[in-house]
Amino acid sequence: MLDAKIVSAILISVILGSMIGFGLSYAVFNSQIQSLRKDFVYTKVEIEGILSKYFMDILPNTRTVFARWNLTWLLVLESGEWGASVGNSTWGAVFDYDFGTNAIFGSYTDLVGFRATMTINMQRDGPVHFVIGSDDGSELRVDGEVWIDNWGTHGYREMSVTRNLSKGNHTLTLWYFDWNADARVSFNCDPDILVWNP
Ligand SMILES: [Ca+2]
Ligand SMILES: [Ca+2]
Repeated sequence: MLDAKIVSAILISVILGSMIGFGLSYAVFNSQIQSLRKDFVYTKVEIEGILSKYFMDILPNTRTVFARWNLTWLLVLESGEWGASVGNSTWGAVFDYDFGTNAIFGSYTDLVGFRATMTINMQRDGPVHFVIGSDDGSELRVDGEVWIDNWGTHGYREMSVTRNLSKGNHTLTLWYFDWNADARVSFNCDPDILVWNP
């Protein structure tokens, strides 16, 4: 029969041994968790790097371009020539502004106009349709060549053209002026040439 003190000593030893063992196990486990976390963070950074490289280098450029007009506003002299520049603005590709007898730009109601340019992108070789309307005069050029001559002093009048254009970028130039009284200006075309992914 074992002495009670010996039994107590054995039990205490076992309990202490278990606690030490558990403590050591926990310490090892905890250090593994820490290293796992470091591995996880490292892996996450690596994955982000790989993904961003994939999106930047491998996928095609998904930036979308919307064609817009860049306008330079000019005074119109009584002689019929362009006068001083009075400002700039940007318009959406398709528009129909009916000013009536109100101000057209700034406080100018008459004898004012603009020279505007816009880049378009033909997705295909083939015909393209343009319509311009104006009170008073307007003129549309494609790559410097006059495609619609709606110039002169007159009430609102629309003119259109359909011609072949090659695939790729082209520059449109639109001139417009109001001589007096009512003023209105519009532009329209096939929509597929106004939005593209370069
Ligand atoms: Ca006017
Ligand atoms: Ca007019």
